[in-house]
Amino acid sequence: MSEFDSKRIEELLTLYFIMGSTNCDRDPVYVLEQAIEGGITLFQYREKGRGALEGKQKVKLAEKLQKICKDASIPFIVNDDVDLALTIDADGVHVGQEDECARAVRERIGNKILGISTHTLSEAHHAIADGADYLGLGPIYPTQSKEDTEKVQGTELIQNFRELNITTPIVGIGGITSSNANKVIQAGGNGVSVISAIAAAENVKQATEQLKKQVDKNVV
Ligand code: TZP
Ligand code: MG
Repeated sequence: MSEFDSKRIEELLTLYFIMGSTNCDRDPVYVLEQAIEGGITLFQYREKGRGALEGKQKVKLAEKLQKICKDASIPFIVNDDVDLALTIDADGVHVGQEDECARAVRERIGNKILGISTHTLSEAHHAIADGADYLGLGPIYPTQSKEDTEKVQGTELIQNFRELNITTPIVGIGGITSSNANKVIQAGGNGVSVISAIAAAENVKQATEQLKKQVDKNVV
């Protein structure tokens, strides 16, 4: 487990913004600043897809975005790249089933936050045993932001996990907007993670505020 207790992790998951340069048609720095003003609670740097930055450029953007998060007291999570997370002393790492073995990641990152994407009960049990601080469940709805996704799960997956007594903090991902975020929370999610609903919004701050309002209204 990380230095944060699970109550704090649940709070951090409320509105979890994920972004890399390929998700933005504007300066990612501007997008992140606006998203923070709008009320995001956690940020993940996910530099992936066609045209993604690599090497020094990837590190440079990570450091820029990390500084913005630090100044706003928003924990900074790195997707997949454990080496990068350790190099820049990020607050945590998020890995999927196809990435570095979660148990090995936990050993490498010590008490930083560890998030793991899971799609089945068996994956969830393994993730928890490996030291996950939270589970990412999805895609809840169809998404344009990730090509190699598992099948669409609906909010039923979250509800099933809760009914099967999975008490680990859960965040839903995939196609979540201010119109359906309430369903994710009602199903038992502690928060929502989004890429396009914030990164591609015309008015980033306003879109973030709307999402936050929907989640807050439904959190018990
Ligand atoms: N993992 C499952 S769906 C997804 C990821 C990274 C993409 C979510 O992006 P969006 O734009 O919020 O649907
Ligand atoms: Mg991954």
